[in-house]
Order: sequence, then structure tokens, then C-alpha cells
Amino acid sequence: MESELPLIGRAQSHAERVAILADSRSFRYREIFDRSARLASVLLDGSVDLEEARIAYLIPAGYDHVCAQWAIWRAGGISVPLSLSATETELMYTLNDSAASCVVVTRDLQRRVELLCQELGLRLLIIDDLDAAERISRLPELDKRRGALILYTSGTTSEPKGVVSTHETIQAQIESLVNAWKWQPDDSIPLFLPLHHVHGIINVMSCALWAGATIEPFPRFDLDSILKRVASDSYTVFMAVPTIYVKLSQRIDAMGDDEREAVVDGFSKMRLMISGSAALPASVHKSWAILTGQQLLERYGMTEIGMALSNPCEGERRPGTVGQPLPGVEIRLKSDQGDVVTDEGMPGEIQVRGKSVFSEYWRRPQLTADSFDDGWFKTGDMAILENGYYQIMGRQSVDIIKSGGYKLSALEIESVLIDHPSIHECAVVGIPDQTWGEGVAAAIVLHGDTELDLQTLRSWSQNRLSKYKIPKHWKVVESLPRNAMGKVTKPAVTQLFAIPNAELGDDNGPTSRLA
Ligand code: MLC
Ligand code: AMP
Repeated sequence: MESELPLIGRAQSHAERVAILADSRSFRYREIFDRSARLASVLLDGSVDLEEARIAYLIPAGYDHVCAQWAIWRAGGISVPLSLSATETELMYTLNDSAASCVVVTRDLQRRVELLCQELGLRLLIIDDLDAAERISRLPELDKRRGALILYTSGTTSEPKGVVSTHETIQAQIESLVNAWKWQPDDSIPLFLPLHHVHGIINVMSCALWAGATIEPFPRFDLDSILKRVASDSYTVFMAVPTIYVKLSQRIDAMGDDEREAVVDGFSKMRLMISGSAALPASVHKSWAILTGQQLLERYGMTEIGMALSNPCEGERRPGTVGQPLPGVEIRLKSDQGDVVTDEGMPGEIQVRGKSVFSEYWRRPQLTADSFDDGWFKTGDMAILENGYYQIMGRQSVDIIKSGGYKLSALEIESVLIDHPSIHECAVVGIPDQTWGEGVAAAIVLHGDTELDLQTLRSWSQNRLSKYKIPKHWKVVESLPRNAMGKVTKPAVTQLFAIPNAELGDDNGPTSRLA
């Protein structure tokens, strides 16, 4: 038998433990290990090694998802998890950009990718059909420095870019968290976060599998089903974005006494509750502690680096801070003047070095080179160190928006909206939002005397953008605010949304022309 990647090899030592606990049945580590070898043979299709071919997969969280990912790795491929909420255009972009050769999908989702595969000439595999495969090929020996995973991230470019991690990178990310957060085989965690992002796929899924723990997957963030399981003391660990804690608090507040008591009790017994992917307001940290007795552990990370900073598992968790560097992660702050910040209280850009840092942006060598400063990855996030704890102060780019934990690119949304025949110009910004952290807002200038209604604009956008990227606030303006150089000034655009009236669809203000 080939020498296994550590994550997969470890499954043999947890063989009879339950890895995935789904509605209808549970799946043991041994089953995932055996099935992924059979699926890997199908993927290999007679060849000896996929040689880092990109294999995309559109599969909800659960047994099939893990089997597909491990099969791709064991066959020597790079896995490219696709977003379940992506539009056809977005799927097409990812498949094209990653130059995927094959898509693995569940039967239920086959229709979403069938035509795309035909159009792009890609092999389409329905995972449900593959179990008949009996022959197990010899699987390739894998060097850990080979590419393993491409996660797409939006940001300062108008097109999402693929972040390539090697097996070594992933292992470093997992080991750091398993150590810091003391993952144990008897841990159990619900998985409701999307698996095309590092929070769901590494922090929850891969760390749990590494530890031999149990994952309970939910096909989507189904608040009531999750709370029912919390009330029956099903979990020891819980990981979510701040928006989810806001939504959970709102739901619990609306409960009757008995239901509320059981849910609060379920949360209070967990050994660890974590928040990340966006700033957790200190007020939410405090109200959650009052409600459940749990001090949320806030940590900071990014697709390119995995997790970098974390409040302690044991020790003081300070609201409004992201703690200290995780094991194996080096952090420095670099000032606007280019100096390494040595004094507490002085702001600088967070720069990160260590084995958990990604290897490259897929097929974007210049962008990769520009993202490093003498071997340190430049996060674009600003922080200060205050009494030994790091505090995130904001981002360097006004074009990045964090909504409900998703990183969105204002430039990407603008580049879609500008294609609307009635839109002459537009500017997209994030505005403060109590639930989502930031809400996407679009200021638009219409062509001539064009008329436009909100419903039409929304449904037009839905065919082009994942729902969570669609602006929640719209405003029609005569012109966009610009500086002396003619460049749109985003802070002034944000200010437009502080002024009531004139929101397209919400109010027929003086500057909007509605159909
Ligand atoms: C859903 N909607 C959103 C949204 N999520 N709008 C803006 N921002 C979001 N994040 C839309 C829905 O499409 C819907 O639109 C309306 O809001 C209400 O939906 P909902 O059903 O109430 O939302 P829900 O499905 O519950 O989703 C909320 C959520 C989800 C928080 C569970 O957004 C989510 O999974 N976020 C996590 C993203 C994540 O994992 N990020 C980690 C990136 S990695 P309509 O029009 O139908 O009303 C990273 C690194 C790190 O950041 O440090 O971890
Ligand atoms: P992504 O590119 O989707 O991986 O998102 C990474 C970004 O999320 C970081 O660059 C930060 O801007 C933000 N982020 C993650 N965790 C936190 C946190 N705890 N507080 C503030 N911002 C965070």
C-alpha cells in the first residue's frame, strides 16, 4: 500500500470511530478510508498518478464530500471545492480558471454542472454511481510539497483568485489548531459552514477528521435543526462566524422558557465555542457570555494563511481582540512607512510567515510575488498589539467587504452591475450592519432617462452573482462622488447611504427614477 498522507493515514488508527453522523446513518473512519481508495481508482482511470490535475467537486458537507476530497488527494489530484451557492457563471469561471479536468457531483446536483461539463469538455462523475467500482489501483506515493487544494477568494482584484495550498501547508494549518484548541477524539462538532472556504473545510472538517472526532453535517445553516441538536447536548465544540452568533441570540430570545433552557444548557456545556472570519463585536461577545456562560474564543485567519492569531483555549479571552500567534505562525506588523512595528499600541499591517502560508495564487505569478514582503505574506489587515493581545483595526483596501463572514470584492460586484443595460456607472461599498457585519451597498448612475425597478435589478443580478453578493442597499445618484483626479471616493459613497431617502425600491427619493 502507498504511504498515506498523514490526515488520511490517521483514519486507520480511528478506524471504528464515527467520523460523520448524518440523519439517516453514521459513517466510520474505516468506511471513508476504504471508499476513498475505490473512488481514487475510478479517478485514476488506469493512469498511475493524476499529477496535480484539478478535480472540482460540487458536493454538500458529509460522507460523500470527505470521500471525494480524499479520493482526489489519494489519486494525486488537486481538489477544487465548488460553492453550492455559486451561479452558473461563477461555476464556469472557477472551472475555467482552475483548468479543471473533471467534476465530481452528487446525483441531486448533476443538473447544475452537466451542461457546463459538456461545454468545457470535462469528465463528469456522479459519486453515487462510483461505488460499483471494485478494482483498487495502486495509489501513487505523494510528496507533501505537492499542490493539494485550491480555494477561490475574492479581494482586491475584480476576479476571484485561486489560493493553492500544498499537503504540507494543510497539515501545518491543521496541526497548529489541533494543538492550540486541544482537539480530542471524543469531540463532536456541527458543520454548517460552506466548504469552499478555509473556516469550514480546514478549521471544522479537517481538524475534526485529524483528531478522530465526529462531524455532524448540515446541508445548510438550518438554525432550528442545529438548535435542536444543541439542546440534546450533541456537541463539544462549535465554530461559527459572528453573524451566526447574532442570529442564534435572536432566535433564542424568541423562544419559550423550556426550549430556551435546554438550548442554553446545551451551549453552556460545550468545551469550546469559537468565532472568526470577521470581527466579533465586543457587545456580542459579552451578550453571548451572559446568555450561555461561554466566553467565545475569537481568532483571526485568512484563506492564504489558515489561522494566524487566536485567543487562548485556556487563559483569558479578551473581547475585541484576536489573541496571540498560533503555534508555528510568525507575525509581524509593518507600518505605512515600511518599518517593523516594535511598540505596543502602534498600528501596522499584519504580515505572516510559517509553514501554514499558501504556496501561490494559481497561475498568477506576479500577484503571488507582489503579495510577499521579503518572505512575509502581506495580509492587508491592520492591527495593533495592546497588552500582549492583537486587535484588528481594519483593512487597507476599501474594496474588500466582509458580509456574514464571506469576503466580497466590491470590484467584482461592480464589474457585474456595470453590464446591466440601464446602469451607466456604479460604486459598491460595505456599510455597517448589525447582523452581517457589513452590508453590500451599490450607488448607481443610470443611463439618460432610463427607468429601473428593484425587483428587475435583483432578479437580473441573481443570474450573475451568488445571492450573498447581491447588494442589500441601492441608491440612484446623478453622479458618483470623485476626487480631483476623477477617481471615485469610496468613503464619500459610503456616506451616501447614511442619508435617508432615495434608496432604490425602498423609497422614491428625489434622485431615483423608478419604473
Ligand atoms: C446569506 N445571505 C447573505 C449572506 N448569507 N447576505 C449577505 N451576506 C451573507 N453572508 C442572504 C441570503 O442569500 C438571503 O437572501 C438572505 O441573506 C437571508 O438568508 P438567511 O437564510 O438568513 O442566511 P443564511 O442562509 O442563514 O446564511 C447566513 C450565514 C452564511 C451566516 C450562515 O452567510 C454563511 O455560511 N456565512 C459563512 C461564510 C464563511 O464560511 N466564511 C468564511 C470564509 S474563510 P434573500 O435574497 O433570499 O433574502 C475566512 C477566513 C477565516 O474568512 O478567518 O475564517
Ligand atoms: P478570507 O479571505 O475569506 O479568508 O477572509 C480573510 C479576512 O477575514 C481577513 O483578511 C480579515 O480581514 C477577516 N477576518 C478573519 N477573522 C477576523 C477577525 N477575527 N476579526 C476581524 N477580521 C477577521
